[in-house]
Amino acid sequence: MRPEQSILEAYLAAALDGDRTEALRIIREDGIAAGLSISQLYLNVIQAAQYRAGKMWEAGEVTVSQEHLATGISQLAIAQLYSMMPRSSAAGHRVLIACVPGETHDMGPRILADFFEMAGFDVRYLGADVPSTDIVEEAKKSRPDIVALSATMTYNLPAFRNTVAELRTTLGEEIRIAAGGQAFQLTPELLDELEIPIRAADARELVDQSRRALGIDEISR
Ligand code: B12
Repeated sequence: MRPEQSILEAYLAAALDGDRTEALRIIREDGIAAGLSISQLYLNVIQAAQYRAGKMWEAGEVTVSQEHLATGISQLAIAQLYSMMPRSSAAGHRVLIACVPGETHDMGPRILADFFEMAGFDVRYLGADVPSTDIVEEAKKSRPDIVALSATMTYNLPAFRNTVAELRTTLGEEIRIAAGGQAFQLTPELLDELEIPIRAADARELVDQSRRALGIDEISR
């Protein structure tokens, strides 16, 4: 088994078991010892474990409590990696990140925030379930180069649509919007319909796309 795969398996088992000490040790010690980068630990271990926990919950293989235990531990693991992550020198660009109204899945956007910070962006992270008026107000105040909106549940897509419309009405059509999250896997055509210029499947790809959109050279990994 590849080290990365075995680290994922061990991390997932410890997280579903609610063993905080062991799960964090696996990330901090085994992950780093196996030569995994901070980005790989975020995406290929923690995010991958969250996806696996979701599938297992859907299949009835783990309880809601186990999924919650794992999520709580993944939030801790991310916080730990945040303190260890390398940071590029300031790129002079700002990004505003928020979950659309109603959206409570905030781990994805939180990872986006950390990846943007690694790439030297000034990050304004608003978290879960942000009213559209507050997203617009914050964008008016902080004038970000990019507003990144996250939606996981398809029933939050009408709120996404409204938020995009309000941002464009208030800040002008040229406001650069990025959109993503699992809701768009089911309805990718919405991104075309709303002419969203920046889209990506994960945090690494989003930072790359954003840098390209802003004319910044590719980041080194
Ligand atoms: C943890 C979890 C929860 C937690 C969330 C806690 C939290 N603080 O986030 C809680 C318990 C609250 C929850 C609730 C629910 N959940 Co839930 N949840 C999950 C689970 C297991 C993990 C989510 C996660 O952390 N993923 C890891 C992150 C890092 O990945 P990500 O969000 O995809 O983010 C990456 C990319 O999508 C992308 N991205 C994200 N945002 C953006 C934005 C931009 C601009 C770009 C470019 C890219 C981008 O980059 C991110 C980082 O790389 C998922 C399983 C899954 N497949 O994810 C189910 C899942 C998402 N949940 C699901 C469901 C059904 C629910 C509930 C309806 C359950 C219920 N019956 O109550 C509720 C709905 C709550 C609500 N009102 O929104 C389903 C959704 C199915 C669907 N599509 O309809 C999933 C897929 C589980 C499943 N297999 O069935 N959930």
